[in-house]
Amino acid sequence: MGAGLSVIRGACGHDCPDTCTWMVEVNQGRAEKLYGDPDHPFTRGSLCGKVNHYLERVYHPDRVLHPLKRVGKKGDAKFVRVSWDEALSDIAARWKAIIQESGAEAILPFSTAGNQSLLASSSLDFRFFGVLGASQIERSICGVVAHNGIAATQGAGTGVNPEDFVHSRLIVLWGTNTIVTNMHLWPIILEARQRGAKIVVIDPIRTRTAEAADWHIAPRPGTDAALALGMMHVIIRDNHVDHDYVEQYATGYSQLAERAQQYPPARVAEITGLSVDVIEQLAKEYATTTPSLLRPLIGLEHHHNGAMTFRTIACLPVLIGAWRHRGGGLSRSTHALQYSTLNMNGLLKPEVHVKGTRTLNMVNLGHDLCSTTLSPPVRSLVVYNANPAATLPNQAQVLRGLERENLLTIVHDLFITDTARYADYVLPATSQIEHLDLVPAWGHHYLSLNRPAIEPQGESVCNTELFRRLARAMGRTESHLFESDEQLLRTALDSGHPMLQGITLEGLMEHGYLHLTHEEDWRPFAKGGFPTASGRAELYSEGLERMGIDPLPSPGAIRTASDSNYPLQLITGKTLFFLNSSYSHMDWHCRRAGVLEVWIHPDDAASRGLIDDEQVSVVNAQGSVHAVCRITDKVSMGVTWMPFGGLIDATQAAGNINVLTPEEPTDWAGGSGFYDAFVDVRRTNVP
Ligand SMILES: Nc1nc2c(c(=O)[nH]1)N[C@H]1C(S)=C(S)[C@@H](COP(=O)(O)OP(=O)(O)OC[C@H]3O[C@@H](n4cnc5c(=O)[nH]c(N)nc54)[C@H](O)[C@@H]3O)O[C@H]1N2
Ligand SMILES: Nc1nc2c(c(=O)[nH]1)N[C@H]1C(S)=C(S)[C@@H](COP(=O)(O)OP(=O)(O)OC[C@H]3O[C@@H](n4cnc5c(=O)[nH]c(N)nc54)[C@H](O)[C@@H]3O)O[C@H]1N2
Ligand SMILES: [Mo]
Repeated sequence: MGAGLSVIRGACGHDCPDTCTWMVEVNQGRAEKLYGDPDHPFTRGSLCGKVNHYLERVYHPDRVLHPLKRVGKKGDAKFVRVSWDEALSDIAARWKAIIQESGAEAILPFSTAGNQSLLASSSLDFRFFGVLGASQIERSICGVVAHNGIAATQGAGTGVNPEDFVHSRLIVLWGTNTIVTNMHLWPIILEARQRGAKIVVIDPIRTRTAEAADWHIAPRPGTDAALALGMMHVIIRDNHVDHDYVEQYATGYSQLAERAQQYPPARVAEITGLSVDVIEQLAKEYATTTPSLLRPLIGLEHHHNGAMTFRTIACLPVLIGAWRHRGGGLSRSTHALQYSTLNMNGLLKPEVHVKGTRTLNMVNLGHDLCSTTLSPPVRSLVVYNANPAATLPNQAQVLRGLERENLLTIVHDLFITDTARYADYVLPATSQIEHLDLVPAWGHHYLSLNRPAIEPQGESVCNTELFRRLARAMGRTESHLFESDEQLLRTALDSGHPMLQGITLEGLMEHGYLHLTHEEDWRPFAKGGFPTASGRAELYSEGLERMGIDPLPSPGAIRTASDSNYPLQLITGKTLFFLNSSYSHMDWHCRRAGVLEVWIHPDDAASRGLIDDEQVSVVNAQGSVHAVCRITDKVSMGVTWMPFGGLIDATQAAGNINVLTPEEPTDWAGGSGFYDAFVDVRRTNVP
């Protein structure tokens, strides 16, 4: 990394299914250019509107480059620079006192997938907090609900290799905005279309992806499982069931058929707001086009019936034997598959952790921080890879918790995030081009290596180095707390898993990325082999029954405006120029993103006397957010949409749309029903 020009290959660590690999041109130790790897079969030489500006993020004047200590009120973001030694010794002294008085569970680590690379998200952090005996955090807000729902039917989240979508002839993008959130998949979908595939989007909002599809179906939010049951009804009624597949590889068909019998298209039309014709047509095309593929991502899980919705949808490809065909079946996230190949036990070392420590669900952070009964109370919070003050539901409650003067909050990040504003110490984190890591993708089958291209800027450290420093400050001496990043990667790759056969750190150093080892035509469930308790796809689930949950596919508890005092459902979706709340410090991104707006149907606007482009308040019992009114038929009556990301209410310091979202966990998997928020939209000056 010294003198001269060099090109170093790395991999994006953002929480996105695409996991692009990139090339960084470095001159005299400074990164001058960063562009998409032209050879990577997914990246194909292009990066997104966010990461195209990654070097501006790396060299941004607002980047935190030194440890900072709070001098103002919590939330005011007033800090002074301190040395690492001063920060670490004060943190260690205060932690030791907390542990002595309340036990180590009074310390709560909080992280999600803000850097989803392996070492950054799941390595020494687990070892360190594990040996300390700290509380554990349930990373529940993204992916877990969907995974658990699908796994209830098919045992695991495993699905069709995204590169195999080119073989599909009907692609149902079900609650996913591919062009915005998963843009590198779109060329593969277009290739399938060129080969004759039809693209269907099921989404209550007419998104960019819906506009680009061949057919857009807009059900009422949260009614997708009912739609799936209606499809099953038609499939069974019209003899489209692959009885041979079902008899060999599934259980519970007769009970499922009885359940589906109760959902004729007319009933499903009432629940979903779709016409009987649309339901009939979708079921017929789905069942008679081969191969047909279902592609959900995250959208469906952010409803209170999220897990049951995924569990129900996952029954469809079993029923029609779609899994037999290359490009047929279901494909959501490759995360579980990628992680199942790695030696995670070696990496996390559960055997050295203090046993029986409590786990707190991140959705409840606000309540847990404010609780007067939680024992022990949370006395210190350590935030890394996350910005909970902006991204958790019921933001006002989270902020109330973070305001607590007797909470020692430590935030490790690159910027003064909404959360860092409340920190006692902000510690500087490296950007992805400053550290080594491995990035298992959740949207394809490549394992990518991220090599550092430049030295850490200022006094920033990567996550593993943070935990090595904290361990030293706490007086720990166990050698496993101090292993190098390279040692950790070697451990992770040393799993003996057949899909890692031939994949070594040396190979990754040479090629940058490697495909998981499996036959080219890989069909996970063509011949059954579902990793459930019964070894079959469970159309009837005894496991769910034991948990007191409906053992059969079901619409679940659909939330509607009638459950609330507010008449409009609010969906808050991902946007092009932000990665969740990241990039909100960058002017270019904020300018491109425009103003915080709320989309409302013309009839809903008319009945409220709203005018396009005027400022309105979006309100519910939790609070209110100001936004610009956009009257559009991209949303149906009763539904509104607002962008989730870096845009905040211009009239409040930190208020964003999560002021309005509910924190009550979803059905059985404990995630967040972000999209079951109910609001009203009012002219700002009218009470
Ligand atoms: N540009 C960009 N890309 C991103 C991100 C980002 O912030 N910006 N975030 C990344 C992350 S963390 C994730 S998890 C993924 C998420 O990727 P996606 O799952 O594609 O994104 P979401 O916006 O959560 O939801 C997708 C769609 O679900 C729809 N939806 C909501 N409720 C329902 C419903 O009840 N039924 C149906 N059928 N559809 C519904 C929404 O209108 C939305 O269009 O994107 C990743 N990629
Ligand atoms: N209303 C609403 N709320 C939502 C959603 C929605 O659709 N609507 N989506 C939900 C979903 S799917 C998700 S995944 C969550 C996302 O929630 P978060 O993960 O909290 O969101 P980010 O804004 O991506 O925050 C990640 C932070 O990690 C930091 N970071 C990046 N790399 C590193 C690193 O190497 N080390 C350290 N220490 N920090 C790093 C970034 O600078 C950033 O501040 O939001 C959820 N919240
Ligand atoms: Mo996510």
